[in-house]
Amino acid sequence: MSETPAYTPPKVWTWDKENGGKFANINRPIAGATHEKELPVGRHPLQLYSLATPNGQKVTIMLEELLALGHKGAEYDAWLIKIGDGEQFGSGFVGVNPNSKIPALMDRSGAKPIRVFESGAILVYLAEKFGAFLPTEPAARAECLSWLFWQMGSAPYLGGGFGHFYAYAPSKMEYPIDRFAMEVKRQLDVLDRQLATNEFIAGPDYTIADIAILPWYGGLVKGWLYGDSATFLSAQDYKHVNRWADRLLQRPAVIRGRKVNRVSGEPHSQLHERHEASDFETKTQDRLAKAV
Ligand SMILES: N[C@@H](CCC(=O)N[C@@H](CS)C(=O)NCC(=O)O)C(=O)O
Repeated sequence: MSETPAYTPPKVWTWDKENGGKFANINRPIAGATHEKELPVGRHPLQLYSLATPNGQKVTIMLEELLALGHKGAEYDAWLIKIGDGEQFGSGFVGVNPNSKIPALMDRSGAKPIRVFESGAILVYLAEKFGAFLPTEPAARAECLSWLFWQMGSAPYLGGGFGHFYAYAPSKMEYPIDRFAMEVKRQLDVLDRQLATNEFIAGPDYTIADIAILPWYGGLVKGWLYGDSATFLSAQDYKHVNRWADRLLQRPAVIRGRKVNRVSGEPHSQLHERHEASDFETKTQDRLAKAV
């Protein structure tokens, strides 16, 4: 194993310098707002403040799936939160999510607005509100929620652990890359074994467990996350995960949901904000460029 520069932690850690890496400009050891900024509010019952990271995509895919089922109450305005510019630290956003992370949802359909933060909580909230994608039979519900919480607990090892050290850390260090690559490969194997005997993650039905896991582990095996990590992790070997991801990625609601609040990639795949269903036809970046 290669040597990394020696570091002796001081007795008490202090925040006296940027720690480097891609997100050094927004990382800070204190919570709360850095500036006053109200959030915009559109005309639909649901107001989403987000960005098309894997955590953000979970919610937009869910909303598009609900709309595809005919739930008109799932109409939503999706506002873009540029986390690289620190917009998650504005006072309005912190009011919806005190943890300053996208996605954050305001349900304004009732007498009093309801805030929901944490992507897993948002999926459960929407599934219960509309009675969809979360089984009610106890055993099936337990299986679905188990996989949903598996995703919420596992993805930080993939993103914050493997992804950070493989793609974002200021220098490549063998120890953390090795440690987190091993864990992520184990997680992929967990999924692959489950999908070897199940059509969807939690059994025969498509649920919020699939919606939560697809943008992370589906994105990983499709080569969309962290540079060349799919090659590095031999992602093609996880055949059942690949089969499941390929199938889900053909769903029209998944295709639409992945475009919302996206600010990178092909212009036709970027719908910076979504306020109407027709925006997919008229407001993606390729359409806006043609209209100028
Ligand atoms: N556990 C949270 C994680 C959310 C999260 O990490 N969001 C990231 C983008 S994927 C974020 O907003 N980062 C901004 C920051 O850390 O300041 C969830 O699932 O909603």
